[in-house]
Amino acid sequence: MSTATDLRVGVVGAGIMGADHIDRLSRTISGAAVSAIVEPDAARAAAAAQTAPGAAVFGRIEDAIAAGVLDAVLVATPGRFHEPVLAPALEAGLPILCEKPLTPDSASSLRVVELERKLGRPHIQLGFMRRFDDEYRALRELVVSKEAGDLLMLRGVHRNPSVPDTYTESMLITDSVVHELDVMPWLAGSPIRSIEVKHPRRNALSPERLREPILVLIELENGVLVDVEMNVGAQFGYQVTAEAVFQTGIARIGQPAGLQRWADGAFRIAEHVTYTTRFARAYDTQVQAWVDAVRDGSLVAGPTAWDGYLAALACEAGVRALTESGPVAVPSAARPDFYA
Ligand code: ISE
Repeated sequence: MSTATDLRVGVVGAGIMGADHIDRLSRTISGAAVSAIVEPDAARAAAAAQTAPGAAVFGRIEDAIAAGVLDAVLVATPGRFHEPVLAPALEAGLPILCEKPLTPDSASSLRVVELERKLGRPHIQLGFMRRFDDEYRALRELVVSKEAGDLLMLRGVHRNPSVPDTYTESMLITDSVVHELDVMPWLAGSPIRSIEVKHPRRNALSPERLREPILVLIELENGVLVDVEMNVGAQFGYQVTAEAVFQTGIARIGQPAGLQRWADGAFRIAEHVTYTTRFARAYDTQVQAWVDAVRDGSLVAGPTAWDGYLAALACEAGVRALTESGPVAVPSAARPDFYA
């Protein structure tokens, strides 16, 4: 139940992630309520409004801002629509949680960064939710503690059962591998130097427009080498795992958990089929941390727009690597003090 002191959040976009966040803000998160749903598709907006009965529905963010019903904004549209939403929200001085990617390319990400800098301090938290996943966090602590010595290699597996018709070849990088392009440097504590893509045998069951799966080799500036299997036609379920090789041992995260069952001569354990369940806890932790930060005035409690800009630079190299052979260099960009 919402109260008068709740943070009034406008959710922009009521697709899969938007609807999931509207439900989360209404049922799970404390100290916030959905005050507005901004969604041009009336049927989608109406469906989402059922989980947030007090919310007003708008077709454009400008109208929600003008109505004075927002304390903060959660942006969950596809990445290509982010900049036109972020710009008016920043101009109105609103704190923002923006789903990844920040924008589809580095030039537009930099425009957003420049707009944000006019506000004097960061207002955008970027939705790289893996940084809020308990196991990713535990792995990062292990790296930082040096308990297992230096980190040498990281291996990632990112499997989707299938993807929608709107999913294109470059989205293998910009929509999916973008998570690894953020979380692997974060785990290893080092920026990316280069990206290379290798093409194994194509999965003939995948849509013809996709040459996949792919193997992505990411070299970090500290020498740590990362390999990622990006597979969006895995058919069986949704799986995101990582393995870290240290000087004195290995560590693994993301293994299936839950009820183990032996029956009919087989051993079974359930696997996720989609990211909204695989990362449900991480999304909860992320959104709660953001709401708490906005309410206590610190505004941001996680990755920033600068991290979005770095990911956009890495994505550009990754997209080139889809068709070029050999490693493609990722330009380095020193983090401004503003984002320290
Ligand atoms: C989707 O947009 C996500 O962000 C998921 O986490 C990722 O696994 C999937 O590949 C993307 O399409």
